[in-house]
Amino acid sequence: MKLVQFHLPGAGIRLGVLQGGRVYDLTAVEPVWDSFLTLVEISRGRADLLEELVLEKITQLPDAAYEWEELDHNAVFSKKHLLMPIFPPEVWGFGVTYQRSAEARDADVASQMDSTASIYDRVYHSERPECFFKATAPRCVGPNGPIGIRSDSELTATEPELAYVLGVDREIIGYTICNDVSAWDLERDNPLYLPQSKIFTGCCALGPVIATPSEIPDPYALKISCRIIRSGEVIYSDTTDSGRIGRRFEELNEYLYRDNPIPPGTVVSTGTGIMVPNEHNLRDGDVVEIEIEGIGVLSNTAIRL
Ligand code: DO4
Ligand code: MG
Repeated sequence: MKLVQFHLPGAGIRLGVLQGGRVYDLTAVEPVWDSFLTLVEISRGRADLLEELVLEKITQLPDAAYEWEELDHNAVFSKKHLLMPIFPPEVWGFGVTYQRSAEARDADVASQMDSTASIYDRVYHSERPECFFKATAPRCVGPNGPIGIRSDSELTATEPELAYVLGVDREIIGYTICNDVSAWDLERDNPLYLPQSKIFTGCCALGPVIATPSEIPDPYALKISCRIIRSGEVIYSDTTDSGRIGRRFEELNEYLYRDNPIPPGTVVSTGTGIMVPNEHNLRDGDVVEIEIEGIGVLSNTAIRL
């Protein structure tokens, strides 16, 4: 099951279910289901209950259904359009979960600062993963929304990542795509600048849907691809596989929840397995497309802040 949120002029935020290329308006059947987060609360954060509740409603779905193409375009208030699939109370990120990420980052640091040459390698191999606070809903954007390039960064990159949504008791209630947009030059200048490298306006794109676990039988066997399009031309593309991740999600959750109150609906981004070369840093107007099997394509345009 794939769930979305969308804007309906005159009605506001709607929760929808995507079936056969059409989005059915669940809020029209059940007005209290006004967002994905409300559905998480109603289903007490349980994926099976959430699916059961939606399936029940599907039988009563009204004719209020829209073609995907009608919704999948830039946000214009007077037109219906996709919103981020959840307004997460918090977004957390994990880092250096793929060997390629560790190697590329170490090589960069080694060329600048010999004394800290192995910090990323140490993170990749150590028991404790790197876990960082990433965003809140107002810093996130949805499908087709603007991702930010900080005004003080010359090297901001896209990090295409598989993300999961937490219910309660560490349960994963769905999967989505996250673009962990990051100002790499700030992080390289000094790892202590990580919060500034990671958290700013439009630093996190989410969507286009939340795919429930029944849609994703094996989250460690998903093709992840990324394209950067500049002036209508694909200037960069690469792929990886979620199976290359060096850690299990249970392990990430074990550290995330340790002495830390994680609210239901929190989104956890699992780290990038694609390291975009420095020469393909984001420029104003670049379009970034990230595709993950079973979830869809998340497309966003970069803007300089
Ligand atoms: O160490 C810095 C951030 C790492 C990260 O975001 C990633 O590997 O995806
Ligand atoms: Mg990342």
